[in-house]
Amino acid sequence: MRPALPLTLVIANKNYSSWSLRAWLAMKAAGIPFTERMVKFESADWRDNIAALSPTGLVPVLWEGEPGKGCATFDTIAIIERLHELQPNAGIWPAAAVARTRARSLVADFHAGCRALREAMPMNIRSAHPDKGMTPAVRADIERLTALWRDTRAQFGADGPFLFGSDYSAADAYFTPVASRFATYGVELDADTRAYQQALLDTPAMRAWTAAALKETEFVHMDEPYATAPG
Ligand SMILES: N[C@@H](CCC(=O)N[C@@H](CS)C(=O)NCC(=O)O)C(=O)O
Repeated sequence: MRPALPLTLVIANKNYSSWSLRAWLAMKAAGIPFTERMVKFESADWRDNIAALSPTGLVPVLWEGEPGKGCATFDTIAIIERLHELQPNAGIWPAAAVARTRARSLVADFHAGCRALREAMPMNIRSAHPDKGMTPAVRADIERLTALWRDTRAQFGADGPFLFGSDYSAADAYFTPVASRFATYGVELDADTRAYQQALLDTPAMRAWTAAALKETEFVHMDEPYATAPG
């Protein structure tokens, strides 16, 4: 089933907005057409328009129909589930039920957790802070998460580079910002996790997002705990 109404995804800066990236990648990987509406953090556009474009004041938001007037889905998990409803055969989730329930579990677990990692290592695609962010709590988050990835890949991923093998799913979209953080903060990884990280960063969609992120020049204070604003 094709979406009945045109889709718009409201996102923020590509360098910084990890939640935007998740929804954007899920749509690109599934081949779902949409218009992108970027509202940059700390901008006049954000101050003037975010209330109309986002019921929560956060991004991403998926609009069906006119942004601000149509049907809004907010929060990445709800967006992914809505996309799956709209296009159940687009490969948003793995086709096999056991793999699908694992994918949903991984996504929900990350969405509710990994707080130390998310707070100490904000996504910042263009930057390198190899000596920053690591604490015992961050290390524990990374060990727990990468153990889940290894276990999932061992059980479900033998035929390809992603969590569920050759078919990229929303779970891979979900962890691509983590792969990017590992690069930014120089996190040392075991060989299997390094290979998975590289596969996530090398998808055509992630390359396109990264190229756009690298052109951005805004310095967003809330996402830059380890740098000072350029003079
Ligand atoms: N649980 C939400 C989190 C969304 C979120 O925190 N988005 C950030 C950008 S990555 C945001 O909009 N921040 C703006 C702000 O905090 O004012 C989701 O899954 O979509």
